[in-house]
Amino acid sequence: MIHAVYPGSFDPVTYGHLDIIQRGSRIFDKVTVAVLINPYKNPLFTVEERVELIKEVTKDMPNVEVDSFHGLLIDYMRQKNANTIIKGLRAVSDFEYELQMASINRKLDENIETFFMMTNNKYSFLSSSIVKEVARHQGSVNDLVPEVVENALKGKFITK
Ligand code: COD
Repeated sequence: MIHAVYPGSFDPVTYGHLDIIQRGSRIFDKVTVAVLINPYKNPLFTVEERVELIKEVTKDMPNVEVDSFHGLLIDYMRQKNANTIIKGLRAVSDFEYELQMASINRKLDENIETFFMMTNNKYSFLSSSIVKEVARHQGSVNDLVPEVVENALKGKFITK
């Protein structure tokens, strides 16, 4: 069985992420979407909120589960008995960073493979940061994130 982990910040999950999750779930037996708990970042959504949003938008995908982790991804992979890391690539700039990440992860554990998926062209410009920027200024994020995420963003920026 190939158990793949798709790690990220997902602050918040976008249609770009969802596209990778959907395509990954058709390739691998099981996909765990793993939200990084990063004490050095100041996210808009708490880890619990991010996990809940991803659960909501993947509820129709039976082989997808959602979890959170802290520390090294490789340690989490071992703990979950997972052998493949899924990463999305949007641009050459992603490639340089991801090559470095894949190399260090392979050095830490040569049995774990990184599997890269090219972005769907229509989401190649899309990132969580861009979505937050547009939403912060009351722009429409309708085509960028699922409705539940759009509403959650509205909630964040109305109360702030
Ligand atoms: N289309 C396709 N893919 C996309 C899109 C899009 N529009 N948007 C994002 N993605 C991909 C990203 O390329 C990434 O692969 C994934 O989706 C998640 O993206 P983000 O932005 O939510 O998450 P990141 O990039 O902040 O996540 C970084 C990790 C958490 C994966 C990384 O920091 C990590 O593994 N940290 C754990 C510590 C560790 O083990 N470090 C390595 C050794 S030092």
